[in-house]
Amino acid sequence: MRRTAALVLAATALVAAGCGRTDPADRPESVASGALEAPRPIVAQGTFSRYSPGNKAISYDSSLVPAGAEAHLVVAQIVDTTTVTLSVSKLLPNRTYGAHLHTKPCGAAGDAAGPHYQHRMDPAASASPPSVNPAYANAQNEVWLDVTTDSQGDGTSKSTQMWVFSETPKSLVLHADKTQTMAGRAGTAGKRIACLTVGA
Ligand SMILES: [Cu+2]
Repeated sequence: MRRTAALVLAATALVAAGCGRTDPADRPESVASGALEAPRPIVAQGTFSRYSPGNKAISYDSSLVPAGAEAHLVVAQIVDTTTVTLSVSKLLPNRTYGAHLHTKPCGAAGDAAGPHYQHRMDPAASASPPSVNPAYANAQNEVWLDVTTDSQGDGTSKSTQMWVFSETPKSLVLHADKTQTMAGRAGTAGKRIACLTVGA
């Protein structure tokens, strides 16, 4: 009994509850208790290869994203802040790739991934043409993860946002070029050359 009680105390922050079980309904500040547990990050990873049904990491251009290249994405949302980290490996060396979170899952062609996730949606935008207004298509309102590889073809990037997703993005898209910021082209980054599905 004493050992059990000690384990419970060690494993939780509910020291004040003392011995005995704590019914969640009895906790006056269940929101505060919940905040002690960081939500589990969303993780997506894959090794790129040509499209086939069910493939979660698709290369649409093997000259820029060779088969065997890898991507690893972590989305951590804590309170009202989101941090997204991308690691890539075995891409072309010393090259910048555009990268963003998109709203739909990957498919047979790059278009399947839909538009960029936007925190405040551009009311003038649709899937085609996409939002290219810098007031909405910017690195604070979308998740941009442009990544530059080293001499080994490896690289990392990170984006921190002061908001959390109202709907989880469904894909990470790698583009051929660096992301543009000028009016009329903001958020564009050339061809969609690879896609990693996020979530189921
Ligand atoms: Cu994109």
